[in-house]
Formats: sequence, C-alpha cells, structure tokens
Amino acid sequence: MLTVTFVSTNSGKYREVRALLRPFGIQVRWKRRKLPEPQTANIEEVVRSKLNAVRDVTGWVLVEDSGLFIPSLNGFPGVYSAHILDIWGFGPLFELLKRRPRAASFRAVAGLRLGRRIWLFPGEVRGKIAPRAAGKNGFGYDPIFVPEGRTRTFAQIPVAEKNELSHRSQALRAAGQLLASLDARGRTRRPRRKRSAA
Ligand code: ITT
Repeated sequence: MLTVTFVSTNSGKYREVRALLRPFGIQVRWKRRKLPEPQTANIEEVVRSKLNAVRDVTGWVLVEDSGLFIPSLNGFPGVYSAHILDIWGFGPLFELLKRRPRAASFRAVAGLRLGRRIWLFPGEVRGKIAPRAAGKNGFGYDPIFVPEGRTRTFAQIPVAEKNELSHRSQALRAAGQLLASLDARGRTRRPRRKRSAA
C-alpha cells in the first residue's frame, strides 16, 4: 500500500485527507509541522512554498493550503482565513456582510512532492455565508458556510456528505488518482499481465 506523509498543523484537514485518500488504497501518515507561508494572496504560491519547505521529508509528501474567499470583501479572508478566525471568530465577518452580498467559496490547492518532482491540484466549492453559525461537525468556517444547492451548513451535514462536495475533496481526488497510477518511486504502475493458461 502506498503511504503519503501529510504535513500540516490542522487535525480537521488531516481527518478529511485520510478519508478522501482511503478509496484509492493510500495510507496517510500525519506529520504535524508548521510550514512557512509567504505574504501573497495566491494559494498556489503558498503551496509551492510549503512544498519547498518539506524537501527533507522522504517519500511521497502531501501539503495543502485552503481558505474562504468572499467576493464582496475582495476575496477576504482568503489565504489569511486561519489567522482571521483565530483573532476574530465569526462576529466581525457577519458585521461586514450585513450590507454586502454573502456569496463565498472555499478553495484548496493540494501539493504533492516526490524527490524533485511536484504536482498541484486545485479544488473549489461555491456557496454563501449563513445568517448565523450552525452545526457541530467539521472545523474552521464550516458552521457558517452553506454550499450551493443546500440549505444547511457544512457543519450541519455529515462529514461524508461534505466530502462529496468540498474544495478539498476535488483536490484530493485528483491527487489520489495520480498516486494510484504511480508507485513508491514515482514510476507508472503497469497493469499486471494475466498468465495465459498453457
Ligand atoms: P496548515 O497550514 O498547517 O496545513 P492551517 O489551518 O494553518 O493548517 P491554512 O493556512 O491552509 O491551514 O488555512 C486554511 C484555513 O481556512 C483553515 O484553518 C480554516 O480556517 C479555513 N478552511 C479551509 N478549509 C476549510 C474547510 O473545509 N472547512 C472550514 N474551514 C476551512
């Protein structure tokens, strides 16, 4: 079974990543480490920087950067989502959105590294900010995000349902497909030949 080391400080992300890669037969090992994030509004750049900082980790390495982007706030909190939630909670966001459109999207970019090779996989889910926080599942902004076509927040629906829709699931499914096609050294797996009955 292929094993991938997921480097992150976020246990909520780890739980989802583990569940999302399981169907591909991939085992996830969690390495809890804070990686430097450059001052940039671009998630891909953050992921490249995270991948650069895990060069010392051997074998397949996975990192992820994500955030909540609100167009009526020019994309805020975006790449600063984790920090803003720490210092603000939800209150000031509700305040800012009183007279602004509540459309929002979660975006994620997963990054894989094997030696000197890297791969990036984006994912996005659109929705809106709920009028008030609701639900206990998930983590981060899940209690205030209602995905498109639904009436309940990510924190109100079962995690398995979030994992069908989420930004992270899109990114991780693409990563899972790549991993399932390669071996521990990054070589293309060949389908086993059937022995012909002689
Ligand atoms: P690492 O960098 O160590 O992986 P982190 O939590 O600091 O962990 P990010 O810098 O990528 O991760 O920040 C992402 C933040 O965006 C995360 O902490 C949440 O606040 C929010 N977020 C991202 N995906 C989310 C999701 O699926 N549900 C709720 N909030 C999410």
